[in-house]
Amino acid sequence: MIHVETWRLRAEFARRLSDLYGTEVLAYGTLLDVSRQVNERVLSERGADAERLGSIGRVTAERHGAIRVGTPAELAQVARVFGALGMSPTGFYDLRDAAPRPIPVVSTAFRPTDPEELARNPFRVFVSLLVPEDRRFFDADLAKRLDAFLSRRRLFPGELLTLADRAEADGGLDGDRAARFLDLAVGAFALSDDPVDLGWYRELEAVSSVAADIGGVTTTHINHLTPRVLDIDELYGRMSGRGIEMIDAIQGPPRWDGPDVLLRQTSFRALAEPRRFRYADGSVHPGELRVRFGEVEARGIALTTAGRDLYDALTAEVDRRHAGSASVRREEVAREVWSERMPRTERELAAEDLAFFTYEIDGTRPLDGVPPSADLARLVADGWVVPHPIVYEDFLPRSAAGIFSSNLTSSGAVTDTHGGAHRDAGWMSAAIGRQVREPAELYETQRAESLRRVASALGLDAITPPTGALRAGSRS
Ligand code: OOG
Ligand code: NI
Repeated sequence: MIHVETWRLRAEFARRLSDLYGTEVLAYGTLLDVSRQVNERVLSERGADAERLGSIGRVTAERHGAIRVGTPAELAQVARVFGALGMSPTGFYDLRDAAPRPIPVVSTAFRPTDPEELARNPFRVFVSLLVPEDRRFFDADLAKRLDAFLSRRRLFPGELLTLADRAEADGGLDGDRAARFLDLAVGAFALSDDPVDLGWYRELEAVSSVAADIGGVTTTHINHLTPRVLDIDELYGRMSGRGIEMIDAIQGPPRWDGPDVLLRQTSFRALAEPRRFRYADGSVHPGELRVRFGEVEARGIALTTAGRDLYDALTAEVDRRHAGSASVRREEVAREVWSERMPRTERELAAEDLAFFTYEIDGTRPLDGVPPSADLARLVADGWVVPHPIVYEDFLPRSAAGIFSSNLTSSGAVTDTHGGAHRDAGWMSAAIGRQVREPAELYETQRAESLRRVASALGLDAITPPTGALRAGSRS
């Protein structure tokens, strides 16, 4: 019997989830059509350069999903299902004090962490966990009833979890088991037609519509599935042109004429979907909810810690200037700030240690008697090695909060008294029994490995990575 390896399970799962979501949310089909058109246009215009941050094969298949769960036990089960697909919890995002509106969740993203696995299929899922213990959102009585509700439900059948554990241990599943696993796994994220208890849902919605979407229903579902595009501004315009109501802005870095960094995202507003409701007298009637939306993203180069600090400083500067001149669009202000303070070339990003690159020997370099230097900047300048940008595979907390907030149906209620339960990556790792990986460490490892390969090929002991000396001189 054929053995279906981990990455094939992941690719098949992503494809089937996309098919499922397409039958559930029709505008998603439009989003995919338009994404494809945009990518084809960019590819034909820019050629090989369009594939600098990922082959067109990868980019076309690339999706991220978002799901939301209620308890650490549920998150631990999610981790087993995604573990079977070669996806590890990566990054920790606390959205509870996020602007423009706090969301009562902490999140991580399950994704492949190995560059080869990412190249085979980069499917990732942003998973949010409700924090009922946070007294700024939930009082003790509501939290208690929420816990009771959540502890009664079962999101993932036992058979799915058993198959998941087996797949993770064996690096895949054999044919029949693989098919069964995929059916159960995809099925677990389908929208259920179980009636929603209207009173309970509304009570949670008064706190946060995300809390209602998580704790007000007996199942989980895919909230959105996000394709990747090569020109998000064009996509935004084309979707609006098709009459689809987009959120006000593209989240993340502005469009500008320098290198694309991190992540830019936008979404269309949640659509009304038919759901059944149970009323206080026990009767069940049709109604609708708006919770699921469509999102699209464009990915750029991963930033180092120093680069992230610069990004955060620029974002704060944009906020400051924008607050002072509210009549100018935020994007305009952002473009201005970026053109003043963000390096305009990849080479500068590398030299100032602001972004992550891998390095490769330039096999076409003519031998001219110049010996290879152990200093990386020199090696690049002398043409011995070429830098390749590492694409950002993770998320941005502020953008995530912006995406969440622009799709809320209630304004929610938060008190700013104490009682915000402490949560961090260590807490989450312990809660799910798996280490939440630190994105910057993964990028750093990739860079360091490439430098080791280059050093050994050039007969050097070690190569000194960039130190950010330039930055310290020119920007502090
Ligand atoms: C997650 C919102 C954040 C992203 O891509 O940043 C997000 C959610 O709506 O559950 O999807
Ligand atoms: Ni998303």
